[in-house]
Amino acid sequence: MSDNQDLRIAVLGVGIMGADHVDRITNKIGGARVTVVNDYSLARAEEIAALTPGARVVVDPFDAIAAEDVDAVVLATPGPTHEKQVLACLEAGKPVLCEKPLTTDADSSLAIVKAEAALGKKLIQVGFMRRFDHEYTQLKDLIDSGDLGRPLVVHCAHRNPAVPNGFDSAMIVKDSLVHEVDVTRFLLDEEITSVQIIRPSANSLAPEGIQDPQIAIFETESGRHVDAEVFVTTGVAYEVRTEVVGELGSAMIGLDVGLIRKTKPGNWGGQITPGFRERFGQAYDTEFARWIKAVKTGAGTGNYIDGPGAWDGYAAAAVCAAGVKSLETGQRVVVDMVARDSVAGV
Ligand code: ISE
Repeated sequence: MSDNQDLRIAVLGVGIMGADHVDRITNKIGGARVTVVNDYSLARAEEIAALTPGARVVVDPFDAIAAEDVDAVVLATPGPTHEKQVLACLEAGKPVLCEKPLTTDADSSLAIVKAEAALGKKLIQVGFMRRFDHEYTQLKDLIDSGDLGRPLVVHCAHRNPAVPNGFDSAMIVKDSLVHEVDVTRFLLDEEITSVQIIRPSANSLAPEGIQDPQIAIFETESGRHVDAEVFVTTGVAYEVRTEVVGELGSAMIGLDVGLIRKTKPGNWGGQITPGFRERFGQAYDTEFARWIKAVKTGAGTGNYIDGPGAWDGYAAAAVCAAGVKSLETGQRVVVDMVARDSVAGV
């Protein structure tokens, strides 16, 4: 595809995240336009399409994927629908940017890894957007430069002011902790081998029955430890912090201080970050701009992605499955995952 031709994208699932992506493609970054919008709520799809010049609603998600005026697909649909939708993208030979999770269990994610490998093309990118955030990329560059020495320990904090109704304890692992799983693999460049979830005294202000906060401890292949506090009902702000401790020093990102001001009568401070769209807006923009570029140039190389792929989605699903098991027992659970070099073509 030539550089001055727009990539035609179908966005499936236009809730908060999907609508944000439609807006991003339409109004913030160039090189692409949304031609098809789909959502399980027809009214919602119509509402978003009406705001998007040149976009039409397609009611059936599989028709949307197969549509002739669609070159590539963005999936912002609920996790349980991803497996069939991603497979349909592979069948249609269309590049797809799939929001996490790739699928909701490790077996189906592995099946997708294999199906993509069999095609001999890289068509699937998974939406782990933190890899595109300037602070995370700076931290990664610092680790890779060797200036921190060998990283030994990572501390993460992941706090949300609130989560949608129906969010349960396992979703804290699969929907929230999953980002720390990917960050660990990204920063340390190795797989996670075991997970333990510790359950501190639960927030009495959280919805009945939710184990929140949770503390996860990951062990990696080379024996490094990562601890992650995930607390999704703080009622305060969106806070994501990561500190890496190495043999020669430590580094921290996510202090999220922004502008600090002093005003009468005796106020000092800044503004809280309300949610992930504000915290990671730059990361999403960069992720999409790079993905669009990769898709447009992919035909030459068979590589239509520029970021985490199906393998990363599978690894995250396998670690989260161990996490959900550990949540039940409180015990350390070994991650059940095949070796990457055992899957041909990955
Ligand atoms: C949400 O789906 C996200 O991906 C956010 O980044 C995360 O902070 C939140 O906990 C999830 O529910």
